[in-house]
Amino acid sequence: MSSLLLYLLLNLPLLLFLSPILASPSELDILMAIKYSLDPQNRFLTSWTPHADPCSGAFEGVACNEQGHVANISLQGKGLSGSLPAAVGELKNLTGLYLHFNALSGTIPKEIANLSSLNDLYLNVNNLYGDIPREIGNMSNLQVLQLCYNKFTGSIPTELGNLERLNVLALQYNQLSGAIPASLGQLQSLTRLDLSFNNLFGPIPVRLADALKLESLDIQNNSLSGNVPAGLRRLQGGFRYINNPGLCGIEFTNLVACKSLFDPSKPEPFEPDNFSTKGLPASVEPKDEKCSDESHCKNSWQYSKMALVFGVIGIIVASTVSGLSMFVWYRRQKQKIGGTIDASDRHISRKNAAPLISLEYSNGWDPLAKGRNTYSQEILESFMFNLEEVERATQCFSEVNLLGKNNLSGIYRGILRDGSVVVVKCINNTSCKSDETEFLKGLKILTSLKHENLVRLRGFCCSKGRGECFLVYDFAPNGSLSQYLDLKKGDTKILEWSTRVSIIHGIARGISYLHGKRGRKQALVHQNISAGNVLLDAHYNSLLADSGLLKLLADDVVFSTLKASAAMGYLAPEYTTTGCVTLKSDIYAFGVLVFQLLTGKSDVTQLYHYRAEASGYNDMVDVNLEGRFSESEAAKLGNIALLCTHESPHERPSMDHVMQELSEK
Ligand SMILES: *[C@@H]1O[C@H](CO)[C@@H](O)[C@H](O)[C@H]1NC(C)=O
Ligand SMILES: *[C@@H]1O[C@H](CO)[C@@H](O)[C@H](O)[C@H]1NC(C)=O
Ligand SMILES: CC(=O)N[C@H]1CO[C@H](CO)[C@@H](O)[C@@H]1O
Repeated sequence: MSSLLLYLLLNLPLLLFLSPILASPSELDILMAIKYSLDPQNRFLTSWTPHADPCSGAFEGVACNEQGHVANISLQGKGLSGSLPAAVGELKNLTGLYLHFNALSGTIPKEIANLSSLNDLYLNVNNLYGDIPREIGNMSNLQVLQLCYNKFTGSIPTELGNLERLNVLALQYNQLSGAIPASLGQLQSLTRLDLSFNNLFGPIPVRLADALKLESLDIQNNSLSGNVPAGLRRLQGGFRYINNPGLCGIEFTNLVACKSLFDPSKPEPFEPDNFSTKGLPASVEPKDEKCSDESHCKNSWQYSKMALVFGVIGIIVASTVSGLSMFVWYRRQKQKIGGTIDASDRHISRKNAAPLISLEYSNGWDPLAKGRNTYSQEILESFMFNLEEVERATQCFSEVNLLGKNNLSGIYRGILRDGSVVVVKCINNTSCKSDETEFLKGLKILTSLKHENLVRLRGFCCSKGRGECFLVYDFAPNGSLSQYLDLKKGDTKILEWSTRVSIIHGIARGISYLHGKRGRKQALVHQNISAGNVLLDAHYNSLLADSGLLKLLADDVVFSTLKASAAMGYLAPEYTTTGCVTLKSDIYAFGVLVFQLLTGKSDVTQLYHYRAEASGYNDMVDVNLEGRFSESEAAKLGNIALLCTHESPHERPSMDHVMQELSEK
């Protein structure tokens, strides 16, 4: 008895020492805690059970490393609606956390910063709110930080400037306010920074240009003001800054030169980082580490006011104060112009693609197998997406993103990692040309088309596994022209006359490009011009969709497409006799479209009536316009519609000719 007591006494220090280790929860316990938080109703993570081994592959979305520790959690697009628990910070070996495209709410727990091995943090497209924890600045291995499309508020923590390995920082579409921290200029690995669609204000820090690897900087749609640092000119098209009414600068398109206050020779009235300390006694310098970003921001204001009260009059303070009043002024003046989705220009870098699911190409249905067609390989590869990217963009082809379906394809809306909105067209491989060389030729044509009036192809992906080919296009926020036909009186969608005219001009330019003018060497017949294939971008510019698409498709599919187009009245009459589709058939379809835009109706039977009567063109014009149109323009367009839809293809004008007619006053 006494010996046992002695034994225990002797071992007490050891037991005490061991107890925290023994008490620390296993990864299984941590995962279960995470599950209850992410998916409180146990609807989606049913495979995560307390009696299984998380590393056995039984846990959906959990991947372990060779040492048997949880290394990745990939639960994107799973419908999770809970919140992110602090317990996640205990998975010390985690390298990737992918929780984007869910409906998670709540805040990001600061404990997440304990994940010191984490490379990728994807929390984008959720409903997370609150501040971005400044502790994230301690996650020294972080390479990709995706927090876009949430409801984060507060300011961007200056500590993010400590993330030496950070490659992508995406914060767009939140409600972040405050200034852009100059510390972000320290990020020597940063290639992409997206801060667009927030409420950021103040100047763009000059030091941002110090981030030498930066290729893409998007600050659109904020309330930034002041002189744009000249150093950012090197980004050229990679720098997007519209919808910041207070920005000025020279040699930046669409910016006015700065007035005296924002004299380019004195780059900025102040820099955000130095903002709170300039011209103030050292004793009131706020301690950065102790206050949250928001209070940091408030402090700055208070200190500046204090400076005024104490009458500290010096040139620096004066400029700070005038800068502040400019702030206030700009914030009051803040004009919210257009909330349009502007599909971005950035292209998907393949090396940033998450390798969670590898490319699914294999021989048999692989237009890009090694060694073939090397001459075009490079161009095609630049358009290549991997399946993971497409799945991620469309939330695994979730129903909520389905825009439409026909016998040929399913059409989904999606968001790429860079935040741009796209449309993914999924075509079954049985609808594609069976001959690979032919299919490849078609792809080559598709990828070669580039014109401001054609919907831009972002890329494609062919998955043998899914038996589908995906075409990724820019999203056109205003839908297709067919939505603007057959409207009732007073409908808000009724297009104004000038918009109709500019749409016609745009379609003409697009077709003219396809027909071998304006830079293209070979003429291409579109074959499927219709109101459904004319899309409208944010500014109601017309974009021709599906250009070259039929070049990818099997003959019977092409045939049934033509049949559908005939049913809608777009197919030129000679097709029934010649069986040929020519440039002049596109002209015919264009004529039908012009007629539809004039009348506002999809029904084209009236067209034949007008031809027979040759009556005044004014009768043609949509009554919904209530007379608000130009009679001479209407006559010209009516004439073009009739000429283009002439029975005989030889009588129809060429697109060049049409363009000339259109441009004549
Ligand atoms: C975790 O994900 C990363 C990046 O997606 C990948 O490189 C790594 O191999 C994955 N680790 C495991 C154990 O699956
Ligand atoms: C703050 O401003 C001073 C000059 O006023 C400058 O020397 C210093 O580098 C600045 N610090 C930061 C962090 O920008
Ligand atoms: C200044 C500006 O363009 N503000 C817009 C930014 O985006 C939001 C949401 O898209 C709009 O509501 C604002 O008007």
